[in-house]
Amino acid sequence: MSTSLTYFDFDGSRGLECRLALTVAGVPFEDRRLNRAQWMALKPTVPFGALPVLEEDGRVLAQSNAILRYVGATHGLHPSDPWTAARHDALMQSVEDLRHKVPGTGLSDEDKKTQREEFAAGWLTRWATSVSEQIAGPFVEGDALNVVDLKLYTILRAYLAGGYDHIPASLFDAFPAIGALYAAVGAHPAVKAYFDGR
Ligand SMILES: N[C@@H](CCC(=O)N[C@@H](CS)C(=O)NCC(=O)O)C(=O)O
Repeated sequence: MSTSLTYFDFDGSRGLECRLALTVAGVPFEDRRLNRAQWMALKPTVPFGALPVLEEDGRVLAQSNAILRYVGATHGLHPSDPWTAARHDALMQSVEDLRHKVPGTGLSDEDKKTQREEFAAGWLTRWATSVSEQIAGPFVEGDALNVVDLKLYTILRAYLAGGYDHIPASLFDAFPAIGALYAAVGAHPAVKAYFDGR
């Protein structure tokens, strides 16, 4: 079987979570990393005109959560029980909500600071509370790592690395379940090997 994952040439966001899912699943894949010119040429040809895109033996799948569910369901990294799977889907969708809701685009520095501080104290704190309540520990489903944990890890990695100005990583100190999930995913042998090899 031939598999490729196409995304931009950086280790973050929707591309990283899909690469990690394939890596943890043990699927050999071509890691296609595009520059801007390559993307502009490819964009009209991919579903929804956005990345990541998974290709498997000539068929194409877009949308990060669909890719994660597909890889997870095929390789034992997404629950087979429909209710439990739907709970994981809800958590993965909440990560997409977070990506869309964080203020930033087109704002002056001053407005960005004000709006991000409000966002951190309000929406983001509510999100972290809700996510924490759904983590059995250390992973969402207890001792079993699933694609949902990789999605949560990837967004947390961006926040904990200080990737969002005016939103301090210390915000997550109040959520030990989130810290424990982040540490457990980072310590997973396949995840660790992935980053050690980069
Ligand atoms: N809902 C989509 C969003 C995809 C998306 O917005 N991808 C961004 C990168 S993370 C992208 O392709 N941006 C470039 C563009 O839209 O031209 C998903 O979850 O995959």
